[in-house]
Amino acid sequence: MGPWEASPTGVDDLGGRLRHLKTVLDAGSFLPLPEEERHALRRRAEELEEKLRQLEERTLLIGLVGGTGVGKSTLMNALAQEPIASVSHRRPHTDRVLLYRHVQCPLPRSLGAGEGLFTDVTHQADAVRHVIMADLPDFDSLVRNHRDRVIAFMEHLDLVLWVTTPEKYADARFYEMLRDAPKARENFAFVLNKADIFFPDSGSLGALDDLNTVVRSFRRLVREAGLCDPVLYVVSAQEALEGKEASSWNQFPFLRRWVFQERDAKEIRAIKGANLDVAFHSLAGRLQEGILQLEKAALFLEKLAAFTQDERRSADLTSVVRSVLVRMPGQEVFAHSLENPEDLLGAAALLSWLARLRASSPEPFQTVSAFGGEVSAALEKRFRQYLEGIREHGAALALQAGVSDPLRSELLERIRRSLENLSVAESAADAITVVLEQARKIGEASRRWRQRLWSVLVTALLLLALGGQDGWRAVLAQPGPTNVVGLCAAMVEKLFSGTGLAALGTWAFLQVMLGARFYREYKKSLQRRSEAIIDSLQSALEGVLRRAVEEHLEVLRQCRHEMEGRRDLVQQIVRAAPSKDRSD
Ligand SMILES: Nc1nc2c(ncn2[C@@H]2O[C@H](COP(=O)(O)OP(=O)(O)OP(=O)(O)O)[C@@H](O)[C@H]2O)c(=O)[nH]1
Ligand SMILES: [Mg+2]
Repeated sequence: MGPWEASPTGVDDLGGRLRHLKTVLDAGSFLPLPEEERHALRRRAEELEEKLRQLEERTLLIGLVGGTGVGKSTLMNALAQEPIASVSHRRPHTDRVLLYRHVQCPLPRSLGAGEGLFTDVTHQADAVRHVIMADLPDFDSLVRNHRDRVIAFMEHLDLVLWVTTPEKYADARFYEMLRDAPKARENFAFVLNKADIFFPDSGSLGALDDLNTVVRSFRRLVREAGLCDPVLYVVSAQEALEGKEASSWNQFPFLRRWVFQERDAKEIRAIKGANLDVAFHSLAGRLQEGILQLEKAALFLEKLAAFTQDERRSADLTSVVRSVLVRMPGQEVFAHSLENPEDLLGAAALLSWLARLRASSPEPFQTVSAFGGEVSAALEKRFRQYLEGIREHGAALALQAGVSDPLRSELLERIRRSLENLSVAESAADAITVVLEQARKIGEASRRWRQRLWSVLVTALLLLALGGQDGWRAVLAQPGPTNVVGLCAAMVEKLFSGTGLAALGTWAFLQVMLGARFYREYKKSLQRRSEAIIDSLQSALEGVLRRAVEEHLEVLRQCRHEMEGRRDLVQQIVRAAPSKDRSD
């Protein structure tokens, strides 16, 4: 089906389609058309709506279209059966359209504004009161604007008589014009005028063959221009005008009958409706590029989403978090923050206190919350750089996908806004707090118990040593107050002896050794816990970034659905088959 051909649906739902078309044009930022052109299309849609309202008009406007001197005016006079086109009306005296209508037949409303473009000639022939004939300027004139005038005036025509002659029928401009005419093909008829030139004298044999050859050739050319079964009349307008009896080959009477035949309301509606439908398609055809743009936009958004969530980008997110955490002296901060004076007892506690006293390096952050603030700010900054990379890639992809303005700007602006709205600082700070709180919950109770146990054990050894074998035996055999007091006294006595002092020294030494061991163990444990915190932070912050990216992907998805929805709507209006040229 050619671009101008009517859809089989006719005009029944044209009103609805025009309304949709106007809605689409109003919201048509996807149309790669300048603003003025979009307004012009909208005005055109309104004109068509007006025509649709006038569809019930009974008058038919028939136009005679053809090159210079093919006999349009002669033909019109012959059809009118009186010389209506006075010399002053003829070219080259005028290049206006000549309208010939019954005095009681009103001008079509659509012509109202075009006064000055045509000369109005009225007649009183009742037989042809419902048909207005229009003699149009020659479209192949040297005066360039004749062609434009013909095209512009064709808008108002219901039926078109394409006139040519045996000398001119092969002129390419005729077929060019024919192809460009935004009218329903079934409303065309063709006239080969001046057929009499084949019969200069009545006895010329073979002339009929020559005429037939020309007619066949003419018919073929018309077919090639896209009309499969053209209505064609071979006539001599001059012969008809002279009022002589028509020669056998002169089909003028048939032509006249075709032009002036009685047409009922339904037929007239069908003629006008077919033209309207073609006009609508020519208008809607302008949306084809819009459909293509929407297709391209959807494909671009799909590609951008795929790019955003591919493995490389995912690995990049991991490095974004790592690069931030690596720069922060997190381990020291955590080890410090996890340190609890109650975790160490006795000598270990003493060592830890001494170590703290000795630690002269200033703390990188006063508090863990300061660390959280710093990390989330740095993460936000690095994430912005990452998003900027995605935005830039998006701009390049849109260009590559062939999405043009204004749709491209619209989409890129939406992507920019969506990226700008992604803020990770707050959720990162929250995630850091959660991780640290969980880390702090890990208690060191077992370490405290072990320390107590060892300390008690060593002290018990000391007491055993101080009490001596005999003293302890006596107490164990007879645990009365006398023996216990005896044992204590012996212990005190021993304490101040040489062996007692040695035992006390050993006890102190063992306590210090144990303390050192516990202190070292504790430090290592703090380090391990800090490392675990860094790992948890890494995955928690990655999670935060991924959720932000997912949020953006959702915007891309919505955007794509919107593009596809718009495309479906426009496609519905244009009634074109869905484009199949989507490729990756
Ligand atoms: N032999 C012959 N001459 C014709 C016939 N019809 C028109 N002519 C002549 O062709 C010439 C041009 O005719 P017009 O009717 O003025 O042609 P037109 O197409 O109106 O010309 P423009 O308005 O200038 O484009 C005139 O000299 C006519 O007499 C015809 O059927 N046979
Ligand atoms: Mg003329």
